[in-house]
Amino acid sequence: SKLSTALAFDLGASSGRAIIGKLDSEAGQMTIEEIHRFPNDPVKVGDRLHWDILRLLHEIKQGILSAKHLGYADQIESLAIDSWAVDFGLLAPGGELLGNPYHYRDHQTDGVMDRVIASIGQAKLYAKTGLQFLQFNTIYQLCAIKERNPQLLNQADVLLMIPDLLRYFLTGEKHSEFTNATTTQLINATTHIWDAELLEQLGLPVNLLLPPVPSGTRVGALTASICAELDVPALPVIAVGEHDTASAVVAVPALQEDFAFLSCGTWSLLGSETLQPILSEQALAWNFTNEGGVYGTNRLLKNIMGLWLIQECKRAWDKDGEVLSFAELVKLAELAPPFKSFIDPDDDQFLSPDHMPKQIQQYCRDTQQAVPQTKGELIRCVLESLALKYRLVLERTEQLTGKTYTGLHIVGGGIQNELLCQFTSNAIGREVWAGPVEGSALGNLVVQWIALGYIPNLSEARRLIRNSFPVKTYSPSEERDWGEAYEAFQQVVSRSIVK
Ligand code: LFR
Repeated sequence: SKLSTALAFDLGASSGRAIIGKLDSEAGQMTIEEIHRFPNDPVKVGDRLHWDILRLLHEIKQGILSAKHLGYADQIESLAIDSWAVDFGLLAPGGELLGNPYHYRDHQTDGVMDRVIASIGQAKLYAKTGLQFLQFNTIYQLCAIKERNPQLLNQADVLLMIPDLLRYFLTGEKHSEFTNATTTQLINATTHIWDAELLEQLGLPVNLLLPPVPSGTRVGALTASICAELDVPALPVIAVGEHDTASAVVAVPALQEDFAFLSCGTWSLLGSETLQPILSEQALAWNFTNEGGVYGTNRLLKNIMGLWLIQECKRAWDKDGEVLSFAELVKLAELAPPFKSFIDPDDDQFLSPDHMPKQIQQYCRDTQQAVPQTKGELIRCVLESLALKYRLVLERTEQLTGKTYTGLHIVGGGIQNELLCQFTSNAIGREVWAGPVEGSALGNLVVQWIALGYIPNLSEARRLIRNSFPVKTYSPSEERDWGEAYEAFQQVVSRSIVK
């Protein structure tokens, strides 16, 4: 038959969800049903920030149970997990988890990247891996652990990235998936295997790392013990593009080969799919990344701090007991006066501040701008600055690829923020095509169906998504002068770098 049902788990840095996908491959249509959603709150223990990995396993089991209760247990042909990147668990030789995985925003990596760059050389690191320099990349986390807690590394037998680890808990099989492996900054961009020379130079144990399997590989089935616990059949498990951003890019409903995308969630990832990594001096100077995509594609993009800035403002205000929803905050921003002050969303000080609203105010003070006071002013400052940063990164993407893009595809939960979509269109002076909202989960599902033989390839998968989910178009409004705002924004950004 040409009908198929699959189950996707998509774990973001702030929430996770289980989604059933149903495909009618003859009609070229698919539908989805969210069957479970759960928060993913990090936990601080002493000075360390951890993921609650066992809770996430529990929630995945709840998702499987929910699928069973809805009558899908015998229909599901496979399941797969995708999640945020760079983080990992270490297993002891007997297969038990050593410690709790660290959160990439843990401060243990503060200062480590600079030391690694000083010892290896930035140009060499970039030529080897093609990866952007972010202080939380796996490479720096491992060096931080080696400095701080070497016993942990000495005891470890295997390193598994978060989706690899959860998949291992489900199947008992250990595999490393390619797209997510590339985010470690330890995979060679040319050979696509672990860079043994680099690992050796850093004194990191090369035997911890498993050779990566390509996305779309079948990597086991639920263990007998899980099947007994949940009373479900031994569902097959597929390693899709397990980096959530790889899956989000799969789901961009573009009909042309060349397109620019923004995957908009806790992070904003903006760039383009290319056939080869772009390792030029300019790409390094602008700190663009080349992450492995599914089916031999390359993801040229840049991390932009994204909705994290707003999530963290909300968290600070919630803690003070002034609870407003995201929608209410955006409404206040809409009413606040435009173009009062700008921030560079990607300044280091916004990565893990104690109190985001105060940090934004401090930044504005330090750069001699008006200091936003109200919630509406603060959120407006963030949204405008994000939109302007998108323009900067979009234009740089064009310079690196030599292509021009007539508009920008936005996928992910961030498109629910319609003010941000409109600001983005205004800032870039082009159309924004917003949708689908469940980018990563859809990319996860269609790669399962490619692996199962229902969809022939990536471009057919994109056509299927295009035909099945709405895309909302935003056109630039001429209401205010975003060109002038962009000049002011660039001045602030350059000033904040000099500082
Ligand atoms: C997005 C994302 C980004 C990665 C960041 C940290 O969810 O996966 O691609 O840079 O989280 O892992």
